Amino acid sequence: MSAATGRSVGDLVGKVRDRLRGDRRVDPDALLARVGAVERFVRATTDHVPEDRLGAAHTLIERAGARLALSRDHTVVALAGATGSGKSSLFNALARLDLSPVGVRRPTTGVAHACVWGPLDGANRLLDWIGVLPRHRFVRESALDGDDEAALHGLILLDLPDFDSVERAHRLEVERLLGLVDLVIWVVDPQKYADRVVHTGYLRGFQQHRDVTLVVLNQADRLPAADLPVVLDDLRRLLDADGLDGVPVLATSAVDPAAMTELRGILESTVAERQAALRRLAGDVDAVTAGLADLIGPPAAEDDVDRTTIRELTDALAATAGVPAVAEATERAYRHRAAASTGWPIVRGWRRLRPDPLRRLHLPGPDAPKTADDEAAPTPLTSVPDPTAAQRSAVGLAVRAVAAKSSAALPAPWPAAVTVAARSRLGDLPDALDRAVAGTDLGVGGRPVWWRIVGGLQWLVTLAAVAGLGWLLLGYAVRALQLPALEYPMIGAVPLPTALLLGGLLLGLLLALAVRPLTSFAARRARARAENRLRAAVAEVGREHVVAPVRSVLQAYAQAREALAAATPPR
Ligand SMILES: Nc1nc2c(ncn2[C@@H]2O[C@H](COP(=O)(O)OP(=O)(O)O)[C@@H](O)[C@H]2O)c(=O)[nH]1
Ligand SMILES: [Mg+2]
Repeated sequence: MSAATGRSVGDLVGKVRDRLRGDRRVDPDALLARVGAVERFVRATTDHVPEDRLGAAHTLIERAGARLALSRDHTVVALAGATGSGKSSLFNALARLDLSPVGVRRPTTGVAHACVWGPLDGANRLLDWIGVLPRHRFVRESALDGDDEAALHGLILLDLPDFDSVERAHRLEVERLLGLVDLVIWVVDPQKYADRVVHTGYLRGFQQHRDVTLVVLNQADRLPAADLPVVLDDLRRLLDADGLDGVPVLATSAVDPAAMTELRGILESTVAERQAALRRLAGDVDAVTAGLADLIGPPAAEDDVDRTTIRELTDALAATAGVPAVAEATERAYRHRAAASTGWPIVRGWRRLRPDPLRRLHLPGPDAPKTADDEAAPTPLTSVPDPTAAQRSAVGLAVRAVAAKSSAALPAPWPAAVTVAARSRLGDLPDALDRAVAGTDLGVGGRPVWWRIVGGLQWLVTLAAVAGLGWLLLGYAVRALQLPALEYPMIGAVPLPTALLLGGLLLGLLLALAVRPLTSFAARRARARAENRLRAAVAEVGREHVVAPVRSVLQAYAQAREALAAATPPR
């Protein structure tokens, strides 16, 4: 009927073919790669994105996988439209057989019929998948045709149930089938072509498949020749409003073989190209990726969780874990142990009776080196004071800050997912911190050399004092027993035993005083060392329990981002 618009049939077929080909051929490998990328996207996001957002992607993966695994030599074309538009008549006219019941008696049927051009064998699995029952399959190949129908070899034409059927099951069946076929021919008739239901109910939702849709105005023979261009223009306008601008429109008549030439031409070239199935799926991938685009934004920061944030987290964790208290106890323990080693021997024993500050916290003292058993022990190892409410809430805040800062730039639902991940192991924190503190070598186990030297000197001067005392006592005893008096050697004006006793005592005292600042200095160093080690252990707990889960979500985001980019058509 293109003659009515002043164009030759060849022109229109060429134009339609260009349109249906789209701007590019779809490379099957590239398409498979895109579907694979959608699959990667689903895998990366499945734990973090609401399930309903991934439904279309799941459907696509399943359909594309199945369709591409089935015959690519066949092109499945569906005739769809409202009751009475002439789908069955067109089907029969194209097949040149009387296969599908034409609705004179209106046996509106809820099932699709299929006609296969060429051998049925290859098409059967495809038809099984599409769900056309074997008794509704027909073959268009007979010796009588000769080469007439050869150009359509590979075509599988479906006559779909009426999409406006009053039976819901029929409509659902139509929708299901429209999801599976490679090319859709929308059949409208001069009476109902402007029907709102046709446009709002179906055609508008089919925008993504513009490349694999064409619209035919059937029963053109019923229009006065002069009206046809007007009606076609009107239909064109309506389709443009549906977002289907560019979709080919042509006129047909099922009762006039000459008015079917264009449609046959288009089907022939479509079948020969073997692109419809790929184009349809490519359109599906376009739709799915467009629907997922808002889940992905800028790249996750290279340095996903910054140092400052981690330091703040470590500060908060260190406070709840009682690191300051343990460090303080370490300093006191150092003084205590140093005094026990370097103090005046007479009072050393008494000092030893006082409890060691670290042992009071159930932290390893020098006599209780930590063992493998200790590390494996599950629950409270230390008696470090319980964290205060303020300390606990500081940890909560620091954990939230890790989540918030690392996901600030990401679109929903990622920040929420990151927060969930950051908090996922909060419950394990107290035990983990306790184990970390208990497992840290505080570096106060050994006895420094200088303690031993000072301790040795203390013994020496004490022995001198004791020897002097003994000598003096001996002198008194000798005098008391009226024995000949002992002659003490003299050092200047002082007898040697007196010098030994007083000198020993004095030296011991001076030594103890002299050592004090050294002990203080070393104790502060021991505290700093212990604090560093404890903070390192606590930071490791933070990394494992807070930062690592956050990173794994950020990694999932990065993977999803990469996958979506790979699945999205190049612009
Ligand atoms: N004049 C004319 N009548 C047609 C044409 N196509 C279908 N019909 C008639 O329209 C009615 C409905 O056709 P049918 O193929 O059953 O439509 P379906 O419901 O879409 O399958 C039948 O009476 C057909 O004979 C056509 O191109 N020209
Ligand atoms: Mg019908």
